[in-house]
Amino acid sequence: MKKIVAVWIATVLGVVADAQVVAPIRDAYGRTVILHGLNTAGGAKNSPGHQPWIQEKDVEREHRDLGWNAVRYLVFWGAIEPKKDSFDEAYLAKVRERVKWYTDRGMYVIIDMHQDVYGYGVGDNGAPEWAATYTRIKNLIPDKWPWWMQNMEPKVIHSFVTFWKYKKRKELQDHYIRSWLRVVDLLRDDPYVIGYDLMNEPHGGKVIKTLAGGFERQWLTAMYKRLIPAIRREDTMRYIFFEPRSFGTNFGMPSHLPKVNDTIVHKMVYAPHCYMKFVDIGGDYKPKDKKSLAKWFRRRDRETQMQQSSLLLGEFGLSSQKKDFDKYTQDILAGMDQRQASWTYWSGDPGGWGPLNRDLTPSPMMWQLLRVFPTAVAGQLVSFHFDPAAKIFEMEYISDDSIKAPTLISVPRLSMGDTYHWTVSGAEHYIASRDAANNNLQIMVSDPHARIRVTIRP
Ligand code: IDC
Repeated sequence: MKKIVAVWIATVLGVVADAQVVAPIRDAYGRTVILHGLNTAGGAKNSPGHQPWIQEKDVEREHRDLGWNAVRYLVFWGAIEPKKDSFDEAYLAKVRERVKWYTDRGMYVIIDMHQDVYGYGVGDNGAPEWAATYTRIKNLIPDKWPWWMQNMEPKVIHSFVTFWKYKKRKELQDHYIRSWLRVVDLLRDDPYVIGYDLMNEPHGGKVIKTLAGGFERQWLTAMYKRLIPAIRREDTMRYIFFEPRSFGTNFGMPSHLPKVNDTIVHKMVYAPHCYMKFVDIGGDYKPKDKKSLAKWFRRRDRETQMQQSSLLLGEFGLSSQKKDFDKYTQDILAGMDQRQASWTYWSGDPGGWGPLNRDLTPSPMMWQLLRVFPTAVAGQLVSFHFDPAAKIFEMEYISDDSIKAPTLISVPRLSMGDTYHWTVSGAEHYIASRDAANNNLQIMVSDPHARIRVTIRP
């Protein structure tokens, strides 16, 4: 009862108390896992073969120099099943190979079934051409408008509505689900594939239905109720990452998505996106945007509590040309740490908003994204914090000696160098050591239930 009241108070006030994460992501040892990494990659949407720009050495850099432990890896229904009823095995083999570049290094992979503007036949990317309807209707939206305005094209709306309505064209969702199951089958033997992001930025087509809530309450929920049990029949190990509608929630409106239920196990991660209006529409980071961001956080806190899951910010990003882009990025990332939440930056593509310039040297954004953070905590994580200016990391956790693996803290070499200092207090018996090859500080505590404090500084 006390716990319910505490959750209720926290929800009403929109505050996040210490150690309130309802269901943290855990690894096979039972350690609490925090994920930091990139989306890879936007360029795959419309490139020949639909593969991201990366080579294995680029993944090695992420692991070795940047200290990231995760990637949100984009795949596309239209690339998996370009012809109805036949999977593109060559595409899938390349996905398998690239996913392995990450997982061979112990990096976690979240598979994101991406779409923007429904799909290939009518919009940008996602659904196969054969799954689009109304394709011959003339374009009304000028190309020079922001890309997401293309969601207003009549053929896009028609295609979305046909997909979601299910009744008349059941085969569309059935094929979407079967394509997911092919991906599950492809990756099922790889323990570092940590989960499946069911659909990127679901959009209902009809704007009123989408904003008023009918889309999330009826159509999206019904699709999740078909897809989640289908995945669970094949795989109970992975996390299910699920998103609310994107339109409006991205910049801070509430979602109408009811509680999404897992079946057999409960391994769910709420995975919304954050794009404040100034990022998309123009302008710099101003006090009113700071307020909108606070609102975005409050709403996501409520929804995460209601969904009884942990939180991944699957996408956020902006141009480092904007004034105070660094303050904005730090406000987001500090908010994530405070909530013990995970994030993947949009995106890893070189140039543009990315942390790498086109010549693969670090861009101004890189320095904002490198943080010391706990990748695996053997016990109950109480709090962690990183001060990017002073580069000081602090963390508190309660040890649990039944977990037979060390606590790992990622210390990115590019920002922290090889000779940082650390302190561990609160434990009678512990061993701490630097694992240079993996950019980690490892701490093995043998006290059964001690409150441990760790600090790391240059
Ligand atoms: C953007 C890409 C851009 C591309 C556009 C449409 O950065 O180059 O033209 O998609 O394909 C999202 C989407 C994500 C977007 C991203 C940034 O999930 O695919 O990438 N964004 O606009 N939602 C809000 C923003």
